[in-house]
Amino acid sequence: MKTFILSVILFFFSESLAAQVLVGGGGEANPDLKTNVQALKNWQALRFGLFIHWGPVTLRGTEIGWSRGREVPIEEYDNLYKEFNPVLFNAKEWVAAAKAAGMKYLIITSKHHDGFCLWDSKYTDYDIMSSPFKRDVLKELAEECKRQDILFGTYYSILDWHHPDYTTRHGGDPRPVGQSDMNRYIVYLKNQIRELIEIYHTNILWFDGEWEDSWDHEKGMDLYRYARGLRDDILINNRVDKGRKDMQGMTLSQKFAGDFGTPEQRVGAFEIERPWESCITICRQWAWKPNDRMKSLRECIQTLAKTAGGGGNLLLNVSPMLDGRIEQRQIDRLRGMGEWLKKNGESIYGTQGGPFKPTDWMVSTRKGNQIFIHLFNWPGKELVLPELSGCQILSARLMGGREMKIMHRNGQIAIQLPPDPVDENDTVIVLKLDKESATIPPLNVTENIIRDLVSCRRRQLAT
Ligand code: FHN
Repeated sequence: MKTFILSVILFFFSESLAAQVLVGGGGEANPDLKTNVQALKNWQALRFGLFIHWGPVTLRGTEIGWSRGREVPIEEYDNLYKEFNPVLFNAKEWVAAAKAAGMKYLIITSKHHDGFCLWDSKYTDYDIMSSPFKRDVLKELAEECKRQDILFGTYYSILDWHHPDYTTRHGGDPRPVGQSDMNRYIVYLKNQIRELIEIYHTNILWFDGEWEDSWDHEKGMDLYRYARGLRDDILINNRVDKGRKDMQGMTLSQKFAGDFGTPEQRVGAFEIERPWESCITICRQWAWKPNDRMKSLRECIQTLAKTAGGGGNLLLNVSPMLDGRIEQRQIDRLRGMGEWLKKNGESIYGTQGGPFKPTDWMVSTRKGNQIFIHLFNWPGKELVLPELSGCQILSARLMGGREMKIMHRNGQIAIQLPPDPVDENDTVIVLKLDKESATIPPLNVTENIIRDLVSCRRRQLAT
């Protein structure tokens, strides 16, 4: 039954989405290689994923990659793997934590900027099998994701400050680059991408580290074509190429390769024609840091609602510890999000953003003939919204609750609210329409209301 419901959601979502999506693909060198739209729609309908940044650097509690040659001397950093033995790592527990959060996909740093590989790679010994742990983390995680019906994806850093052939050094690395050879490095990189696709069956290639001069537009488009040649329905983010507009994350133009935009540490701007996913940390650091500040449940729930309301996915990052466990407080925070999603998931999964554009106190999502209003602050006795031209609001009810009275006045609708919110973090109101919601053009809420209130006042004064 669950599969049937999901397929119905995907059908309605795909029909509404098909008309809107400006698809990406392989960039100007690959004009005929477009994003696999079915894979994209399926992924967009999932809306919420778990990001995991993990590696031997957890032994020092500093930032993965970036602390190499800074807080941790290079020689020390590059030998941490010899101590790395996360005996409490349990893929079943990690994936169960994602499911309890209501997450539908999982992306782990298979190789970050420090070059260390969390899988048994044939192309390097700088990997998990050379550590005392000697277990293939990616294999165990990929298999558990399959068992628990969580889509498995892999982060892979194009830049590699450890690999001798990569031609940009970092952190005061004294090694000369004269003997380094990017062509040799690209063979290594492609061999590893093939492993991730053919052996670990990754569904998403989440590239990163495209910004250094060692990488360029041609290399990016070539890598996109190579990966799609190995698996047509794989999704590849826009950091495979050089087209990402800073941390806003969207792709500058379709001349650049990539299937979706990647705003970072922020909710992406309202955008329902081009696919995007915000990657945001649950704490402050990407990798585990002792006593790092963690986001409140309110902030986490509202971040999820705001990304969906903007038309995007949320990839929320957790940072497992050196012993292989995810901190209990992070597990608890994820579970709190899952409890909210159990009651309100219909307003997130399979939805599109809008039609009411986000404000600081509300966002809206839509699916089929329903619009979901997410209220972060309680507007008082009534919720006033602009009338929707060309369609009628048949009813308004609290998610899982009672219907509320709707009044129509001065081109607005006023929904009579209960005195208090159902959920302090995000109370969802469900509007039922007399037509499909997908065709309603996005509209602003506040400006309309202020303009109408002003014009209404002028009419009152004129009488
Ligand atoms: O440098 C990385 C950082 O460590 C982290 O992996 C983020 C996640 O998207 N990406 C880069 C910073 O933009």
